[in-house]
Amino acid sequence: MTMINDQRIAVVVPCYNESTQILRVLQTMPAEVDRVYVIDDASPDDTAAVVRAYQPCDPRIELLVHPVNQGVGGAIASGYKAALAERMDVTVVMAGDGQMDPTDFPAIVEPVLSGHYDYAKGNRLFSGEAWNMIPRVRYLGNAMLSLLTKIASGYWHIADSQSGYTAISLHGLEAINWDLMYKRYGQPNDLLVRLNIADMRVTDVPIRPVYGIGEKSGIRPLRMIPQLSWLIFRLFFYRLLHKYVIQDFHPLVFFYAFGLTLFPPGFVFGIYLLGLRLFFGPIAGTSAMFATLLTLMGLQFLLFAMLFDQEQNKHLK
Ligand SMILES: Nc1nc2c(ncn2[C@@H]2O[C@H](COP(=O)(O)OP(=O)(O)O)[C@@H](O)[C@H]2O)c(=O)[nH]1
Ligand SMILES: [Mg+2]
Repeated sequence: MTMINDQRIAVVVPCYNESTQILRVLQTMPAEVDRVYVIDDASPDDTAAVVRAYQPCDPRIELLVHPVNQGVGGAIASGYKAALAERMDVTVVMAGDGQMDPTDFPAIVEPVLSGHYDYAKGNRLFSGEAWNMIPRVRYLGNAMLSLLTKIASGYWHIADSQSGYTAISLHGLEAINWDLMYKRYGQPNDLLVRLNIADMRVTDVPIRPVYGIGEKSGIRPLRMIPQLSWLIFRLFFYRLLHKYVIQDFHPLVFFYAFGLTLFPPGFVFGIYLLGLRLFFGPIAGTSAMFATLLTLMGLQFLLFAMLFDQEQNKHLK
């Protein structure tokens, strides 16, 4: 694969306390890979020592150690900067815990290697087994975050937003300011939004979910979901501002603005009136009318805004 157009492939491996997992990742590193950047995110355990001991077996490996912990997004950004400095044509991210199956590697790389896309990411939800293989809370949390990420990023055709198995082109690496990248678990969502602002083409690749190989996730879903939802909410406004106000202009920002001001109060008022009617008796017809007007107008604005956004992003599929 390396031989195709002489393109060079790098892999970034973010690690935090992966001393029991990292060897498995390094030992199964695909032969097509030219360079491996292992980023030890200031692990208190001996991850770095394990990597150093293995380095003589594989000259492709470079170890970068963060002096202070940054979070997985910060670790990935450091790897990307190293790949950019060495002008790697395709840069893949594979977690240090072994949850990225090397069998899926060619499929992840191909869309970028072929020049068709600037970013390809694994999607674990295509697999019919996903529902059974992925722990339930994670599956449902992921589905919700994926929906929010579609709205926020403008990549309506992309799902499984939290998947960390990705490939990016050199062009993509150059388009993003890695110092601004979100440093913790929201990194994939942040990156999708930034790629969209930069007009990069993105695709999903079906991959096999890997769980129960001794990995220990740092994610507590019930804490993570509200935190990430808030991040995605802010990213949504960030993208609208940059894409449809600063870089160019599209009236869909007004559609979103009216939709977001009319629909929520209308909906809440409608529910309130429904409660009154059900438990207390008659309500004023004008009140019902007002709630209906707000709800319907707001909903229409929102749906049209989404439709326009989808239309604007068609060429990035
Ligand atoms: N928890 C955690 N993981 C980090 C950090 N920095 C890098 N990582 C790596 O990021 C990858 C994904 O993290 P993980 O907790 O497994 O997430 P999950 O697989 O999505 O549940 C793993 O390879 C970690 O070793 C950090 O500060 N905290
Ligand atoms: Mg993991």
